[in-house]
Amino acid sequence: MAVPQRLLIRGGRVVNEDHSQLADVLVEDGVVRALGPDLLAAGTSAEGLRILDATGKLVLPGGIDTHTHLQFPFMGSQSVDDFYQGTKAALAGGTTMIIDFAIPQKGCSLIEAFDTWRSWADPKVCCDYSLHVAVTWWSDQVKEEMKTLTQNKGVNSFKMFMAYKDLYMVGDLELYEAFSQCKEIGAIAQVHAENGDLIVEGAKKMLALGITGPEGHELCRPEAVEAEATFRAITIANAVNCPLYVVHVMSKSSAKVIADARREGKVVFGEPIAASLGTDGTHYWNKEWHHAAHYVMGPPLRPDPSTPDFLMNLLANGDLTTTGTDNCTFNTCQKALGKDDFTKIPNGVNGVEDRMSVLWEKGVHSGKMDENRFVAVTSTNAAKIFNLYPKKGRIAVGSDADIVIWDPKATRTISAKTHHQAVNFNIFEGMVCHGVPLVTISRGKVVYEAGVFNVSAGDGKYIPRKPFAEYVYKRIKQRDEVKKAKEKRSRTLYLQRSHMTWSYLEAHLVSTPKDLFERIIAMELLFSQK
Ligand code: DUC
Ligand code: ZN
Ligand code: ZN
Repeated sequence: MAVPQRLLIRGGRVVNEDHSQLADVLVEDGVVRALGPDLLAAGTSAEGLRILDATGKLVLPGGIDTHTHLQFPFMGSQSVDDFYQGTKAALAGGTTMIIDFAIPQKGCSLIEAFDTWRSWADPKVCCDYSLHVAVTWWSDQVKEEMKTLTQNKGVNSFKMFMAYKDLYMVGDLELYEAFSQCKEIGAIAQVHAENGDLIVEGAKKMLALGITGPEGHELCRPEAVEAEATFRAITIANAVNCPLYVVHVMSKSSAKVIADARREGKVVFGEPIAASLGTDGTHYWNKEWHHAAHYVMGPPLRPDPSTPDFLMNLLANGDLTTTGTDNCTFNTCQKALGKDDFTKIPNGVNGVEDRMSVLWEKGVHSGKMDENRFVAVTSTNAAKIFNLYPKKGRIAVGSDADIVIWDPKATRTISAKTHHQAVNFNIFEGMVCHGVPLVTISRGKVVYEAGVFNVSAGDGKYIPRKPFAEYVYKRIKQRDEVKKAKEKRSRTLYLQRSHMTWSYLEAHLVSTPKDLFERIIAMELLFSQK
């Protein structure tokens, strides 16, 4: 029997979200077995050991992309990066886990959608993956299926669309119901926050004015449309004490709403994406139609060029928490479905391969965040929120060996000509990024090294996630406890008070209504001073 390969990552600087240390990492059977200085000298057996030299390099937890749409059938097309090519590209960029979305049509079963997505992903994935599930309509069946998915299928996050009217959009009452159920079953509610009605009306106006190009896409859904929906979702979630996760934060306005809510103590998390952190919506005015169309996504990138910096600052200081990509790629010929009408351009951009480098360049190299915060926002926070931690999101004894050897000094230039994605365009074209993944290790296997893959379709695994993630639910549960105790106290006080009132009135038989009135006022005063 072949001895499974053992790896020793030697001499690197191991970076976790809370600290960095010079240490060797021993990997056996897909997990981190030991961590410490000079493990060979400390007695580690050299049998079957492959040594990877990480001197002068960083050793990071593999990235977790919280938001992808691989081979997604959408807007009359299907995204071209499938679960094979998309996850392979992810590995090349230093991402070792993705979370995609199973999205049922209105009226259809959530469980069937989940099973369909698994049947697409399982035979193709090259890295580990999990699935959020979308709630696109409401009924008792949906409510029950959410519970089944959580209890039996490892789903602890459900996404509701506030846009894509008549396709996926749900209204406030449905949000209320879905959030309440998330809370009941210990899931986190996610929202695509845009006001779908305003978008439809705005689009009609643009087309009536003769604006049919990609710029119309942003013009019909300005920042306020995103910020209003974000505020509404937070208000509804707070009303039922349900934790909320706002996907693809694209605007300064929406980010400010989230930051304010967090300052008010609300349990809400914001996820900017590689696109909103790395580029902007000025591209919608590019003279080349195909260039502009490749930036069309929902919500749109914002034309205010200070947006990426602003979002990165909030990500650095803790107002925003995780990063995804919304990777949903369409080739130029697919984008051309909307040649004469921007509402028909399939929405979506790339990012799954480049997120880590873009984040390093714009976040760490720029000086906005340190290497530890980088790990937090590219991996650890996602692992905590979606209850994968510390199996994922950390390099520690017992954790999955999803590891990247990262060269912070090397640079690479992003280009569609050299990327590993299927799509024929890259929204970060020409960006020079410090921060290059040299080696990617997935579950203890070297899957990408010096530009060469060693991975097969189906090597990745579906990762089930348990409900009631502590990172999210500790505060929620405690608030419920405190609220229950408070309600019980006020009810007891109320009952005591009415009992005392009646005893008092009986003991002092009143003669006139005026007399009664005065006595009651006196009692009110008496109680209010207690
Ligand atoms: N936005 C996109 O741009 N594509 C997929 C779905 C979404 O919400
Ligand atoms: Zn969305
Ligand atoms: Zn999305």
